[in-house]
Amino acid sequence: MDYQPGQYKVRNLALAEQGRKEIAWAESRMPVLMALRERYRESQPLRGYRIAGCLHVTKETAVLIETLRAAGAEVAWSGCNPLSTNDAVAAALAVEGVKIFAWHGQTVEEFYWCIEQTLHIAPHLTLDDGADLIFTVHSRYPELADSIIGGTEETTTGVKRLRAMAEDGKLRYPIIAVNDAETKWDFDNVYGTGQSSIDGILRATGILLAGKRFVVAGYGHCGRGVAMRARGMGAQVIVTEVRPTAALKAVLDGFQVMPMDEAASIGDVFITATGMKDVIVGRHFERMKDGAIICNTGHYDCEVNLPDLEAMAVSKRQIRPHTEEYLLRDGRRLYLLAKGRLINLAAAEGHPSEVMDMSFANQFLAHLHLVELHRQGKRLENRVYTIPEEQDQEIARLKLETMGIRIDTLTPEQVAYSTDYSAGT
Ligand code: NRN
Repeated sequence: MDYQPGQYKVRNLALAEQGRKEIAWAESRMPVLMALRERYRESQPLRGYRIAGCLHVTKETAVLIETLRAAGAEVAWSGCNPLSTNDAVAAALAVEGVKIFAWHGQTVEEFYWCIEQTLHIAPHLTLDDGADLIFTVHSRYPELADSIIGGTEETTTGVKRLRAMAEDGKLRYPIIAVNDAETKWDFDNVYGTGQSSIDGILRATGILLAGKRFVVAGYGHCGRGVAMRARGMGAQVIVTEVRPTAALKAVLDGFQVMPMDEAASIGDVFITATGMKDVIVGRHFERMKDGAIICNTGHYDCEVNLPDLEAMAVSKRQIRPHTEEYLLRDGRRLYLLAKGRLINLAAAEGHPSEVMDMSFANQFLAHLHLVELHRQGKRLENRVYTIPEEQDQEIARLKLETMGIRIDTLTPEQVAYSTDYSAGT
């Protein structure tokens, strides 16, 4: 490990050169964020503001971090999952002067230690994925909350937690729910999670997906993306759900739908994408076929019940970097990927740069908005806000522009028509 107290703690600084190449690769595929970096490079609107971030340290996150710094912010950063840090990227950020505390393969204690290190900069803003940083401020450093003007939250699970907190009147500063931006959830959650989860499964196992019985637990935005991509690889996709509307959508999208108790004895590959705990538990493991593969793509590792699996196993062994074989008493072997943690970031690189481009453009503009309000002496209420529609459309417009795609525009008459309630058939 390379460690400079207060400055950085990363796996190995020598990896910085490789990390810089990976960041350059991501920059070449994140044109919206790079356009925003150029737009604000001179005016430095974030100068004088300190941002603490807790979000997967990937080549894409590095582009966001360096865009925030290019706009003048001082940045301290930790990862938001013990298994998702790209050590080469972390090294490249450390040598650039980012106060980064992150490495791949952390204990839970190390994970929270890293979060605490980022708080030593006394941030004005927090940038979260899964709300662990915000929670640490509220539970361990409440005195810091008074000087925090606002924060942002990247993912569905985090937004749900923060909305619940706001409902209880416990939120100490305003939060912008980046996840709820259409240019985030309808692209990152669907196309990003869809591709990156399959990527993680293939890197972890190398199996053929065609013809496999592929069970997806959860048909929200993420599960829908995974089901779509698994079908594209020729798998026979089965969906399990608890929400009637989501289950109905899965049926009409052409997927088999059944309870997990039934799918457990049929599936070859299982992936959870629910945000709920105990989705796959002991009684399901009891029914699974010899050789079944189990993984999760939700934010936390509570969707697959690991204690149940551990209790049933007579032994376990690591047979591939992200694959553990659990031998059960009756001789069956079950394979758990990435220790039940989110497979796309633990066993692969997370979503492709092209979709993170829009998610992180939302993050960047949300922090700009919070700082602009602060400079005007304004403060939002302590609740969870959504991204304004015009920001969504601006990001999508920029994205289309970078793709060389032109679209139609409404004529003045059409604009008038859209609000003319007197116009009948
Ligand atoms: N490549 C990535 N870099 C990446 N892929 C998915 N995510 C990533 N963050 C940084 C996050 C998505 O935005 C994980 C979050 O849970 C999800 O909302």
